[in-house]
Amino acid sequence: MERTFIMVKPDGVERRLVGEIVRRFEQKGLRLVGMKLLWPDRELAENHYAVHRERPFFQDLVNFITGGPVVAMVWEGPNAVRLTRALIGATNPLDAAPGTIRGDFATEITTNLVHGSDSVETAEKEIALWFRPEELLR
Ligand code: YYY
Ligand code: MG
Repeated sequence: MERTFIMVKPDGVERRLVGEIVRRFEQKGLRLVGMKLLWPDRELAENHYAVHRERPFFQDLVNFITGGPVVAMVWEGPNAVRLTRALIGATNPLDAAPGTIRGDFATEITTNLVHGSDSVETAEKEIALWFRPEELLR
């Protein structure tokens, strides 16, 4: 059993796509073990995207993520990291297959609606960054 960190980004909340995105993970058979609505501050956003600190898009990305409320979630299931990445689709919505969340609802790489951890190791770090242990189901 594996856990992964998933976030509906500010564009997804703004566009009323939270229900649609949650539905897709539920429908796949994953189990929701933590969920909260919050408006991330700069420190949290910079920590979350720390691996991208030197990339040219970093400031735009942090500005975007701190621009409104997000829905932070932890989902559990067999191979949860790879499964959720497959449901989310490629980073650039231009490359995201129809049927994926980004493929169906997004057009721009910055406003690509949803974040999903890219490995089990990253997932552990991101879950610890966004949630206290007591906020998650056992
Ligand atoms: O994990 P994922 O979200 O699919 O992509 P990452 O390579 O980790 O990049 C994080 C985030 O940064 C991406 O969702 C959009 C943004 N971004 C960008 O604005 N421009 C790029 N060339 C690459 C990524
Ligand atoms: Mg990533």
